[in-house]
Amino acid sequence: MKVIVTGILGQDGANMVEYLLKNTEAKIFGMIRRTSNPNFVNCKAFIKNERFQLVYGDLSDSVSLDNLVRDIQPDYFINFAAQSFVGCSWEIPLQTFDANATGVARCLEAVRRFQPKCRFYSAGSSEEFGDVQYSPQDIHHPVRPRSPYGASKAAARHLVKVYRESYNLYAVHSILFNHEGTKRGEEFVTRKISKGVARIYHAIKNNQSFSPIELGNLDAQRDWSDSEDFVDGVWKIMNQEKPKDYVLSSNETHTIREFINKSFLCAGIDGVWHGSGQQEEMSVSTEYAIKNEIQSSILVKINPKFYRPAEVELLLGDSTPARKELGWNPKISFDNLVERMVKYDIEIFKI
Ligand code: GDR
Repeated sequence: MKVIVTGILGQDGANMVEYLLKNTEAKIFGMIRRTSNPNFVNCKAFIKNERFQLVYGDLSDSVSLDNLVRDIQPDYFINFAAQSFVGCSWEIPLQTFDANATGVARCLEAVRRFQPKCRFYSAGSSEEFGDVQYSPQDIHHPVRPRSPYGASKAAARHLVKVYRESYNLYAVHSILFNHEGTKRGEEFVTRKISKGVARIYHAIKNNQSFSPIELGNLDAQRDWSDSEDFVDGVWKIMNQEKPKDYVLSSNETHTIREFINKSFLCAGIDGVWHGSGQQEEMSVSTEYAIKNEIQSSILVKINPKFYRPAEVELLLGDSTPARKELGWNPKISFDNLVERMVKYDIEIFKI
């Protein structure tokens, strides 16, 4: 069995490769773009594995995708490569659309032309639901994106459906709600918080001053899971008798503020909120400041530069069909997730 996985330098691609090496006998071809200085930090566990091979390819280059599919003749093609940062998608809308939508069309064409038996997975996003009409959101929720990123993923979803129905491909585009973990990039809010908490934790421990974590909208609500649970769900979605799209989610929603509260709690730092709107801040409690002889006291403050031109205020998924029909059984709760991320970042923190 041969599997092409794209996006292996990122969180999901790397977790997918680790999962496949552990749970299958497959040979894995991990696709990366040619860059002068690639960061393999997420690939340490498998880069030297004999069942793993690095290959060059690019979602913007159909020749590279055609060649890979023609030469490898994969049984599965799992596409986690993307411009995945919603916040940045207003600044680079065309690149976002090219990678996330046209890139999926290029993959589908390569599969259709050179290995139509190959099963294809496209990573969908809850951002496609956008300004939601009802909660929890299931697979039938209307597509109402609020960002160039959401629009690009919605386009990919339509393309996958068209190719599935037109050419009888096993092609799926399942909706992933937010999913995080210790491989998460620092631009995403959860890792930004867990890294910031680790930085402040070490500053307090060493009697040093610290600057606050600067964030945008704290009221947004997200349905967070662990990426390691999701790659198991994705593999189950790819191995059904007939292709069908599912939602993967925790079925719980939490505000950014709640994520912050839990993170500081995990680090044993006692914070209190005060103020509202752009003046809202979290600082260490008086008792904690006295006990630890802390001078700088602000832990979190608002920086409007992190507000988005349009926001998805609430996401809450309904993954009941995936749990019932696929036997998908996510293991890492919201509390576990926050704890894992904060403890890991405290452990690896370097000044
Ligand atoms: P999201 O993730 O846009 O939901 O997309 P992100 O972590 O970037 O934002 C979540 C929410 O936090 C608010 N927020 C901030 N976000 C960032 N990044 N930085 C900040 O400083 C900050 N302050 C507040 C945001 O406004 C937002 O409401 C993720 C990505 O992984 C997508 O690729 C994926 O498709 C979806 O999840 C499901």
